[in-house]
Amino acid sequence: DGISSFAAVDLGASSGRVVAGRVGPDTLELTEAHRFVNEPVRLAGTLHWNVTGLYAEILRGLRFLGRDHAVPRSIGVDSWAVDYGLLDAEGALLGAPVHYRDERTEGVAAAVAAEIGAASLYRRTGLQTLPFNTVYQLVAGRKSAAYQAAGALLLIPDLIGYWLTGAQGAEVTNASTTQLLDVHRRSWDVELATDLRLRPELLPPLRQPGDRLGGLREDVAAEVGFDAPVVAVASHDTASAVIGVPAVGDRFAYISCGTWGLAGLELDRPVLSEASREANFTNEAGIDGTVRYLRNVMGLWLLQESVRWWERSGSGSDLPTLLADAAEVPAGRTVIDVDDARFLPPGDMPSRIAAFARETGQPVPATRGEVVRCILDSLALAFRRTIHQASSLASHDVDVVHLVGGGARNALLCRLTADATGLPVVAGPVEATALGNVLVQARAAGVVGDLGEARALLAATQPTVRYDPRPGIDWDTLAARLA
Ligand code: ADP
Ligand code: LRH
Repeated sequence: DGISSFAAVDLGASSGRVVAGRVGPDTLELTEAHRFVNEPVRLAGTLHWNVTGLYAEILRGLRFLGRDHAVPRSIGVDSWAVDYGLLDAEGALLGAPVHYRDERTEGVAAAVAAEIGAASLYRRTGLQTLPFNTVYQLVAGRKSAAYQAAGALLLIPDLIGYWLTGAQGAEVTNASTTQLLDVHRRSWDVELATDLRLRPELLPPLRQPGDRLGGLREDVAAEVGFDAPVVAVASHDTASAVIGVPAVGDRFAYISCGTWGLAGLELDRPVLSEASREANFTNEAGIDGTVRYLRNVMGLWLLQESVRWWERSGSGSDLPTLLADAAEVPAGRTVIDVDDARFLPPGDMPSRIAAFARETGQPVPATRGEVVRCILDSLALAFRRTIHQASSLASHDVDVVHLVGGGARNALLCRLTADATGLPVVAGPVEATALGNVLVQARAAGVVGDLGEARALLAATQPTVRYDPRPGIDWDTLAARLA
């Protein structure tokens, strides 16, 4: 029937899924085969990912997919960025990967900047300074026994790919988030690793989206009930999400809005100016040599973690109720700087928000609805600043904002983002990341053409909701409260 099937494994910071994708000339359909929570675990004081538990869920999901759907032509894996597992010389995992929200990197970015020079680091790698960039995690851990004993470092999707196939490598879009990749050549910056007294020999050979890793290991194929090759996708989830943006033309901004709000532009060359560095914009590697010029906005993490806190107290409210309550609260009562470092680690988000309000002389949100409203107003304000700054720093005009990911389900946030940016917001698809994953596999199989063709297929097949900006809130005045 001219339709090809693919399997996408997409691990987000809050949940993972295994998805069956059907692709044809006028067809692009996803069906979820399995979804599972991704809950970090603190072991002896350090926050880790339960990566073997996630792997078990992936195998289960692939088994369900093989049972209920056509055997896929290939399998692709993407996940959150920066984190990694260390393998010994025989390929055994040396300990559970550490979570990027663990506090062991405190102060490391500043020390590295003092040693290498922040300006030089930016010119070489193009990356924003986030405390958890792989390079800072490695510097924080370079004395550990596991690091000393390691034979290879694999980023999370590459680690899953290794367990599935036995092949080791580093997919380039995700490798760009390590801050150890040369932004111009897109090859490892071995000199930088050496200067930081890291072990460049741990960095595996780079692979490109579309490259074939190999077939499933025999034991894995037996476990999941079918055999199919694993193909590298844009394995950084945000890179896949950007591929999954149903944009026509190039005057668009995107917000990949899940746990994080990754807000920015798709460019054909990096922006490495001092102004860009000072505004902490990143130049992450995208598909086909494109640049993902964006900033990490703290995102729905603030809401997720508040909800988790309320649930811990034994009196949780569900998300729809909280959002309905928030919609009743007047706009702009209290706004926070969502990027304040205090909001990064897990913990009591409502109290941190209250402290921020007090310090800035604003009303302390009293009800849950007020806390949620404060989070959403503040996210919209951050998206406004980020998109306006990106457009001006890159001299790139924008006339529409595409908001994809779980946040596209949040109508209040989408509406506020349109109001704040002064631009129409086109919300959806929710599963842009899995779609981007599937589309890269389909392209490798010769089923779809270039990125433009992939996006045209998205625009023709995926439902979206449009929010037009409305006047009413004085966003400049709100922004001034945080200045
Ligand atoms: P990640 O990939 O980072 O794990 P997702 O893209 O899956 O994140 O988005 C998860 C977020 O989507 C949740 O934190 C929640 O705020 C939002 N979300 C999910 N479902 C809904 C819903 N029905 N209504 C509003 N928001 C939702
Ligand atoms: C989103 C994401 C983001 C990274 C962060 C660590 O899931 O990959 O792009 O900065 O996780």
